[in-house]
Amino acid sequence: QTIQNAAELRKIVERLAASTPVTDMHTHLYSVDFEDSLLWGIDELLTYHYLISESFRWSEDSYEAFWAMTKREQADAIWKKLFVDHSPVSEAASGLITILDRLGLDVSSRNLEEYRRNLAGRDLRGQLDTVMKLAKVEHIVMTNDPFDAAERAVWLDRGGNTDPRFSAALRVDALLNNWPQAVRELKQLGYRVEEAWTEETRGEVRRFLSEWIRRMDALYLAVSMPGDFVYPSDDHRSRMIDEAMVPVCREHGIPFALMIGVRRSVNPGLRLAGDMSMHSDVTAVEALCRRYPDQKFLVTMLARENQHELAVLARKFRNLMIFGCWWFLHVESMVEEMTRFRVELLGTSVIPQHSDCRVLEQLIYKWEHSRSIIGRVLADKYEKLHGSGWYVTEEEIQRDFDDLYHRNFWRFLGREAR
Ligand code: RAT
Ligand code: ZN
Repeated sequence: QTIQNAAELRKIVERLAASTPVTDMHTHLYSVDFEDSLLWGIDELLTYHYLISESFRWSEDSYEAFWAMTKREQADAIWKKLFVDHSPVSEAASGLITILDRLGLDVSSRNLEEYRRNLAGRDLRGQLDTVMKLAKVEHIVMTNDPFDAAERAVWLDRGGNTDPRFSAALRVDALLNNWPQAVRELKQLGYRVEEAWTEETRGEVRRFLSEWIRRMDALYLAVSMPGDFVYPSDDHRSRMIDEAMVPVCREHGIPFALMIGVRRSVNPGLRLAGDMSMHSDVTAVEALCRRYPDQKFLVTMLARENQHELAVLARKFRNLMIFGCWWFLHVESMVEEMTRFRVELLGTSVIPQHSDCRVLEQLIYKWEHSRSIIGRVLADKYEKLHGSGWYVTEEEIQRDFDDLYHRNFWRFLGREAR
């Protein structure tokens, strides 16, 4: 049945953009097996590091005074600065309003205590179901770091993840970005490694990666990298990638995810909120894709200035899947711009968004905001086709959203959707 006119077309696109289930392929959320690692509730939402850095724009207090407060006091301080003294118009602040409203709270009351009472009265399992249903997120990929002692204990002693709605991703930043620390950690875990890149060290790093991929059933291996990452190079990173990480990924048939362009801790006083973005060299990704045509790479970059070049690169390498609008790019204007030229350059063969949520309820706003932008971009494109007499059907529109929201990811992995 053909869609009659542009208005009907837009309505169908909007509906499917808002309702198609999502696989959220990079988050910092955890299943309840990981207990306190899964953050949720009003005080965690208010102390999200995106909001911490925004609130300091209005504060003269010392960083130390802020960190000395309890979480609840920090939340109160941020509420006052960003919601009472000023209007919550930033992406992260307006996101909180979206969350409260969709959870059925009266946003017009502006009564923080009421929100606190309401959320504190919920139980975590029920809240997880509610949030996943509201956000229409059917699958969540975690970020799993074996060097995190609390998390490691869950995998080693308590059976790991038991919730089929969650999958693991093995995150190994220290191996590439802080090798001396990684050596200390690996030694403590019983691996026979040393700082020199010896035959034995290389073998032990591979054993570590393999054991943890198997233990977690990790969907991919993941790292975040600074913008000055160069490849190939006569350095530790290139050796680690060529001689340990890529061989292990190939052995297990999993992609290697690179999140490139972060400059950690430019303002250490802000702690987790103190990281900055930086330009990256896209030729590092190009060299990896060319050298390892049968290895898949999931890549996102943090600088706006790198996005177009990265999208063009994905036209050249089918083993490259670009994903998400990461961190400082996860704001409406950037999502719109990036989604538009990605679709114009690559059609629907991309993963347009991931949430990067650290607090459960954030799934609600991050996906709602992104869905409506992705829907708008697609509607414009279909409408143009419509004008030339190419009538997309509802089934075709659904197929395209299935690809964008979940199928491209699972297909790239070579796995059945969970
Ligand atoms: O987006 C974030 O919350 C950052 O703090 C990082 O976690 C980043 O996404 C990363 O995975 O390194
Ligand atoms: Zn992240």
